[in-house]
Amino acid sequence: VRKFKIAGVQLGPISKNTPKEKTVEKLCRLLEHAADHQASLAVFPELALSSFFPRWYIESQEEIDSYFEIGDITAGVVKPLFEVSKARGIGFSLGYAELTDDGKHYNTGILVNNKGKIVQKYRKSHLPGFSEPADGIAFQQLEKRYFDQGDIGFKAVKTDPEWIDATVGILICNDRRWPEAWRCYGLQGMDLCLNGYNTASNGTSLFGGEENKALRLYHSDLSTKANAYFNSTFAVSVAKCGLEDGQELMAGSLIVDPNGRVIVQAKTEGDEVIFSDIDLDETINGKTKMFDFSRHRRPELYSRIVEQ
Ligand code: CDT
Repeated sequence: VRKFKIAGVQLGPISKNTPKEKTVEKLCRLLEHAADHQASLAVFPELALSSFFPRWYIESQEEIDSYFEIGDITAGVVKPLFEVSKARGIGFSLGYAELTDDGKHYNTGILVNNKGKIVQKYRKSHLPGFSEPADGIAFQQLEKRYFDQGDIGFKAVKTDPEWIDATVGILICNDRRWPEAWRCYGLQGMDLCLNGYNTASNGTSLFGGEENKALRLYHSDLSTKANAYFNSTFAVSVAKCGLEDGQELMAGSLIVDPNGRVIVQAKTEGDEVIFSDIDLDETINGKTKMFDFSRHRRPELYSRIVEQ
């Protein structure tokens, strides 16, 4: 199946006081809604089960770990989401905090097929922010403190063609700003890139310089649009957004075509499902012409980008 409907599930804020069960209930409702609209795949944001906790300096490891899923994610509190997937025949991608049996903490994304089965896992490679809290800022960005570096790299997955016949790459939030990550997937023939983000609306750099919401939205859109074009792929990029525990996260979830054009973009700053009918064969033109990598790339000249 090359033509299908895809859903981008933008989430409004999730307070730190919201029990995970409640959040999973909401995600199930939104997945049902996507299934009601005949979507084959629904894309949820980064860290979709909780508040964006890296904004706080948390000393208690027990408290930090409470944000993480331990062990088999299909069996715990998130199980109902897998059940909806199976019952309704809809796949989904989900971002969550993963704590492995050997004590590693990852910012993780999974792709689940239309039978409720995990078919791909990705762990965030570009962890933004700092490992130590900074003085004088209202909200931290401590992903480098709470997460281990993703150890999987950029491995595209070919999905079951009877569900969707796609070559999928998963990126998580800050990864979308790194062309190298997209290109690693592009080189494997990616025709569908899935990304979720938690991005603060306003930022004051520790070193001076302000970024307002409009500029931040522009950069986010630009990253998705440009890299979709450069790799001739569809891309879905979805936000967790709104005023979350006092910090404003930007919205702007969108679905982009392989020409880098926005097909649809969220209008609100809360829960909102955006839909698009896509035809993955629209990626063929770019892949066989302008971005036919086998004919036009010059990898022998690119060694600098993989030097330390
Ligand atoms: N979650 C995440 O990766 N957010 C980053 C913020 C970077 S600001 C230091 C992003 O790239 O959107």
